[in-house]
Amino acid sequence: TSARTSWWRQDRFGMFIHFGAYSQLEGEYTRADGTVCRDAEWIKRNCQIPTSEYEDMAQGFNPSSFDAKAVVKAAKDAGQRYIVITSKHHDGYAMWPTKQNTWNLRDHSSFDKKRDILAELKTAADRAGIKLGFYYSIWDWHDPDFGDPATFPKYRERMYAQLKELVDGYDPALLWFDGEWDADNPTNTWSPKDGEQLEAYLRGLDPDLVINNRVGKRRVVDGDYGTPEQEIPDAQVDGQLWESCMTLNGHWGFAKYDGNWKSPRTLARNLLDIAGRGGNYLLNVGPDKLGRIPQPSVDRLREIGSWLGTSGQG
Ligand code: FUL
Repeated sequence: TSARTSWWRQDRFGMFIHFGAYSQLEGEYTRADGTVCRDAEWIKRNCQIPTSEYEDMAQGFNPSSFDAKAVVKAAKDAGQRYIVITSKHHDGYAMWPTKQNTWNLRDHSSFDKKRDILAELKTAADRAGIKLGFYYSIWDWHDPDFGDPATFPKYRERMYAQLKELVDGYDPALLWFDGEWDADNPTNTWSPKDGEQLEAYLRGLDPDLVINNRVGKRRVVDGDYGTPEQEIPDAQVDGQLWESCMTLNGHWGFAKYDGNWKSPRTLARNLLDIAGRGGNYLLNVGPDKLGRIPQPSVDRLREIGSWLGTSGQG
């Protein structure tokens, strides 16, 4: 265990935020024939929304009620010590004004052009003493150069450039990669070597960055920690640090039809269980299309906090 991860090992409990262009649909896509297809952050692919239609939809995205202070407060009230927000999910849509393309919240939305939610979150988190990290999907459904090994190097260059923008512009404490896998993803040729190179590049930009294992192929040597998803593993593997990420209901992104909320008792038990086994808990919220954390999520976070006795501190 290195000095780099010491804050992360101490913090134990974080807030995951899945927020992106897909949030505009709030989990439901109505096809031309009137039938409805439901999903959340995977809606473009799983409901086979044509790219042009998805782009038109994103043009209307206007999360004007996103309130970084309220988000940070919700995390603090729960006793969460760090926040990881999707900077770019599989749909490729960047939540900051990237210069690598126009498929982003600044250039392709109805949102206030002066606002930058990642910058707002960084400021609010810093003020509250909360660490901020970014989720970043390697898999990209939108970039035309992703799917073809011949053009992949061009995509990779843009990806490196985007990550440099994030590290230089927002000084994140952590990067949470995803979309490195091959299953159900024949166009993804991400290799162990690609992961090693990317990790070395990032360490060169900022040696203090904590990085998850999905930067590579989830080997024990990839990144700083393992990422079990929606489960609590029995124990550590080979001394590897780990963090369980989990949804509060059944989806990561906002899904208006999903009322399957975990009880505060279950959530508190999960947290204690995970901490007892030496892991971290990254508990997810999915803001709605206006950028508001759903009230059932806020309520549950507050209850966990009062169970822990941390609510209202600091
Ligand atoms: C998965 C993704 O495919 C999900 O959409 C979500 O982001 C989860 C945390 O990781 O691999």
